[in-house]
Amino acid sequence: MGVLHDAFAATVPALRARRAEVLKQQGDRVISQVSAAQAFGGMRDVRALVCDTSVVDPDRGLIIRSIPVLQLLDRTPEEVFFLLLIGRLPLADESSAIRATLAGQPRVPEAVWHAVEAMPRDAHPMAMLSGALLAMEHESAFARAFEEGVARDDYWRASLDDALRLLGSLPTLAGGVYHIRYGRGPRLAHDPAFDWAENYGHMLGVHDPLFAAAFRRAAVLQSDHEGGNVCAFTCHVVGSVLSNPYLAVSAGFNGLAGPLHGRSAQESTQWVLAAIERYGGVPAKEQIEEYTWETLKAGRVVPGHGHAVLRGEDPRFTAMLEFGRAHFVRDDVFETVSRMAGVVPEVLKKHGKAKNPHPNVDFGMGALWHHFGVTELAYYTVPFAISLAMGMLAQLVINRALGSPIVRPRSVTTEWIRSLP
Ligand code: HAX
Repeated sequence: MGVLHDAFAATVPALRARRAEVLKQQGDRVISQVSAAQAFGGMRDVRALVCDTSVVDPDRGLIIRSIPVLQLLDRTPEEVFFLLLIGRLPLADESSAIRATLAGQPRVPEAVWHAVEAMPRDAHPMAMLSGALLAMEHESAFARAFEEGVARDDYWRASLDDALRLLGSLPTLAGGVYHIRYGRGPRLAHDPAFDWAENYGHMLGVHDPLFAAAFRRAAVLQSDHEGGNVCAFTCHVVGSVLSNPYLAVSAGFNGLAGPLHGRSAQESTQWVLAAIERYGGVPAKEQIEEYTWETLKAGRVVPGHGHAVLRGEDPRFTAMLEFGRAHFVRDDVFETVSRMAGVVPEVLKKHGKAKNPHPNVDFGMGALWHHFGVTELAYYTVPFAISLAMGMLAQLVINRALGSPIVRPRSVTTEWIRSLP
């Protein structure tokens, strides 16, 4: 039994008792109402999920277990995974134990690589990553335990085994996808001496020592975003029918792959690079205004801007901007992102549609990867995905421990709504 199993086991009785007590005392409380407009409109603002790992405050942004994300920037992804799952930061020995557990996962089976290699050469890297999880699903400890008739109270244990195996393997899978998809030569093996972020840089083939610091920050910033984002919600719905964590996280990744969600990192950088090409370098303020209006007038969304929940600036974007300002010198892509951040919101405000005119985290991330020589834009959702897997897996394990039921809301017909008295 590892350190995370022990630490989580210690929280489970209190988790269960608290849920039972809240249900008993507040079970009849109405916490939300749903209008017909919300049912047609993507359930925006409907409170119908419970998620304790993090909260997205519309004005302050991401808060993980009561800690604003900007206060976690000197933490490693391993520590933040511990925080998400256990509800407190790890002690020093717990921190090194989780690092060693993730780094010490066995090799990814060759069959998984064969499956990814067999995909079409122009498959999207997110499809390859998701496919890799499906090909690895046969390893699921949860699926095996379920077959063997494990008691419901113990579902979380094998789910946590899977979570650790999966998280430890994700940098390898993501690095392997990069090599296979872009013909970057032989895949590199992971090195147990490295931490999670170092291993990812190593397996991507990025040699700049700054990469690990950049990815640590990016992974912490993107580790979770409460329970209602498409990725986490999809993972929760699929996991709620006891599909194993590989299937559930793969499903979440498929949601993240959409242009209005995580693929926005790819779209954003495409948009930024096209501006640089068109104006022959970092565009001036007036050129950015012209460029943004053209996008809007063409009926397109400005990528990397707006948010379904956030209304103030996204602290995750600000943190990446600070990182680039501190470390990057003469980087046109980063410079353009930075300059656009001061201009595009004003245009979006004048346009008057988007409820949030600010850049979101995806707008800045591509500039990071580009800086480190990862210039294949379609790849940019992959580092986001392996980061957000932390939140998805923590939520899944907690839900297994709580015995959360299947998600099954009712739908109604348009005619039913039309004929309401
Ligand atoms: N550019 C142009 N118009 C925008 C816009 C943008 N960036 N953001 C919102 N709008 C428009 C919407 O399309 C909508 O128009 P209609 O009424 O004509 O349908 C209107 O403004 C109101 O939308 P909203 O309520 O402010 O935003 P939604 O909750 O409906 O959508 C989105 C939120 C993130 C999907 C939206 O802002 C968007 O499409 N942004 C660009 C894509 C993007 O950056 N996605 C990533 C978001 C962060 C994330 O999840 N990362 O993974």
